[in-house]
Amino acid sequence: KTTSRKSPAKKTDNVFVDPKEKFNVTTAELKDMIVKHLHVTQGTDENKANEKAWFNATAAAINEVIFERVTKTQKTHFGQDTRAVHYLSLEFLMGRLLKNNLCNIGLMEKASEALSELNQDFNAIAEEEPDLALGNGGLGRLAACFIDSLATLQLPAIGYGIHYEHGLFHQTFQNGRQVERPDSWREYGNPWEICRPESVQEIPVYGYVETKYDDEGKMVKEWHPGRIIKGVPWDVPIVGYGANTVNVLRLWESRASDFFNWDVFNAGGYLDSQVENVQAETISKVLYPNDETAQGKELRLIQQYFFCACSIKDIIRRYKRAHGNDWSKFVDQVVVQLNDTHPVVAIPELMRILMDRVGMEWDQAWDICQGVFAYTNHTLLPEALEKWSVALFEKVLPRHLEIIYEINSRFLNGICEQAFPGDDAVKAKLSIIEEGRQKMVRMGNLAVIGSFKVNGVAQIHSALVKSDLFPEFNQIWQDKFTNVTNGVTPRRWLKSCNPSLSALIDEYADVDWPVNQDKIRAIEDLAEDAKFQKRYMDIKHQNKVELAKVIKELTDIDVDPTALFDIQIKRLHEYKRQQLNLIHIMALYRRLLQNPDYDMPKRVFIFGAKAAPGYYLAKEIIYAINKVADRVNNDSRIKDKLKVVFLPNYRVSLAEKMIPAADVSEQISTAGKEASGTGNMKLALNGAVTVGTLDGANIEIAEEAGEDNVVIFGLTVDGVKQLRAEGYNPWDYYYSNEELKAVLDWFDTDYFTPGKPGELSEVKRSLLDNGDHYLCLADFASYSDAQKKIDQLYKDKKTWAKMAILNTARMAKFNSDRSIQDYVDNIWKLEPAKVS
Ligand code: B1H
Repeated sequence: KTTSRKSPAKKTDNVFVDPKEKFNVTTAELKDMIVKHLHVTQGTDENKANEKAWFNATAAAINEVIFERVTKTQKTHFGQDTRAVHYLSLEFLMGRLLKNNLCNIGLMEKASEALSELNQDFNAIAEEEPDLALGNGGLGRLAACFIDSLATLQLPAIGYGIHYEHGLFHQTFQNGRQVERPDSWREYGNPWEICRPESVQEIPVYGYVETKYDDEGKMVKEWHPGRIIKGVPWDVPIVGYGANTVNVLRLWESRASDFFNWDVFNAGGYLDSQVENVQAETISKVLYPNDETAQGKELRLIQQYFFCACSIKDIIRRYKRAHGNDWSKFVDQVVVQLNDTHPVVAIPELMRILMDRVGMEWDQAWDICQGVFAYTNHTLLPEALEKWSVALFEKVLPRHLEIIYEINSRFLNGICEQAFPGDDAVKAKLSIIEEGRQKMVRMGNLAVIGSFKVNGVAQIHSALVKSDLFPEFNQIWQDKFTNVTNGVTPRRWLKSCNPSLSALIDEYADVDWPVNQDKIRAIEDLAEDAKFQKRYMDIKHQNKVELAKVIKELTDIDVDPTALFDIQIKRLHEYKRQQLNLIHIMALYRRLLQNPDYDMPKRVFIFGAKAAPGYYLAKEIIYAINKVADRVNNDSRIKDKLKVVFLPNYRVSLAEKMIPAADVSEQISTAGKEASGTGNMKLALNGAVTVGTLDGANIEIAEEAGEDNVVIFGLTVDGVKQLRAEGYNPWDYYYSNEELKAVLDWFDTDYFTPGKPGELSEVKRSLLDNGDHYLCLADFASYSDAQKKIDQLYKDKKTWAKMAILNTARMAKFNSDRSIQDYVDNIWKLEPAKVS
């Protein structure tokens, strides 16, 4: 067998510069910079400063390096007149930036040294930073990984989103129930952003449309808005690994437009105008916390329009700076990626600007739109597919509704009629307008019709987008539909969150593995090497010791780091099936009560999940898990063989502590429901073994890791379809599986809620009377077998270590750099631009 020890300090390609060698800042200089900022930006000194001040001073010090690169990057892009991608997303779940930025500029060790020489604890200071929680879950975190990769690959790119005052709510548990508190990430300022008053935009909303005729008798439309909102941009620098390119994330904050309020003001209505201000500022006030359910609220539509209109104006402003009024190059210079349907109103907005402002004819404007927009679909769940009532659209965006009607009628009478002549049923299905008691605008159909590419986020999901969601559109435009499997940045999700494992990898893989993840394959050959296994598993153990401390701090529960750590972290949703995990835990508990010698390794089941505040059943499931946890954790009869922990306020920074400590990764969605998943990738990369269904990216993870290194169970997509076609009846499973019946009946007792029988019955009801929509009972037996297999594998320490190592070694496909390169090659057609 060949040894995989890396060749000495090899630089594998001329592009890569180890970030450590990039900035010649010494530890002493960094110390001086931090102290200087303590004095000049924080107005304090080494003796008085608290940790918050130290954090701000450290951030300000490294911003000296970062902000300069922002300017250089922008100059380069402008100078070379580069084509750029504009990533429009209502969510960017950035998490903390201090360690990530230090990692990417290569100053992590020096900053840590500098602070310790200043008698400060670097980790404690990093803990002071609030998460930038401007997103709900996977969709928002994907956007954050993507902009990291875009900068790392030195691609001209800008992220556009909303500068929410309150990000995703803060979660606590009171007596086991979820309680939401506002998140105020910016309460004491944010060192990572720069306000750009020179790029303020004014955005119209409400009002009416006047139809006029110009001198030549041509019909022209004039929108008389009811209100004007001001959009103020805040730029967050996005540092690529190696800090060659530093792109920006531009977040729009809404304010009242002084201009518009002038009349009210002059009429003596100072207070009235202040009321208007409050309304305008409400737009960017709060992130909607409903992952995967469209709410249909007026404020949400205004949020969507507000940030799209600001962004489109910003894109046009930049374009005009280079090209004036020559629109012929627009589609060569601009591509706009729509992150789900949330920003799709950008399509009619660009049409409106090109026609009503620039004066283009329909066909020319439509050609431009179709050359610019591409749309990513992230879900097939019907409740997530956005529809807006026509009446609401007309009230908020009357001109856009007209344009949408025109897009629709041209599509239905043109392309659609050609493809399906006289087929009214297909037309009704493909129409942007859904007829019915309440007419609705279907944003998905608008997205498909208005974009030149539509992609799903994992192979199976993209196949289902074509076959089940948009089959007729796929017949019309075969080349429009494509796949880009999601990925995650190995900088945050390995190098920075798991420094010990990264240091081990450094010994065997070339230094550029963070940008060339394939290099981690070098450890494949060591998967059976006893010494390497020991080092790898010692690191895992140490990470578990660290997580055990966090668990103790947050929940006061003691867990044994030698136990198997089984982790399910994701939003709480019925389709993700935390309730399946729960009933299996109850089954284990019951087995242990019946037989104290029941053969299983000690296991700690760890959850992290927020439920949408209005999602009743999701909150009941949280309550049930917490109540079962109380009972199990305090039952001396089972001798700590089983523990259940629900960590409150799951978020990016908590994920960074949980993922490196996971032995088992729970990826147990009903097949066909999880579009991709990205937590599955992060956990596998950090050496957790997946227990999963053949859903989303799990399928590709199994392919890459090798099927011996994951444990797959449950119905497949076809199996699910077949079972539903036959008529699924959960009672069949209830009556035929004695253990399952006993566990479900337990919910009706007061065993977990002493004195209060029935408190957990909603969970049982959802699984029986309400039809078990997500087939938990159908998959229970297979899931339980999969977990038995995990128990056996975990007992065999050598096999387990090998599986974990191979997972780390083989996850290169799930690097977001690869995803971005796929977008570049198949959709965006971008060139990297070297910033000198
Ligand atoms: C995903 C959403 C989503 N899919 C609506 N859809 C939202 C839909 O606020 N809303 O209205 C918010 C979020 N999020 C997730 O995207 C998928 O479930 C994951 O499987 C996928 O990995 C992730 C990124 O593609």
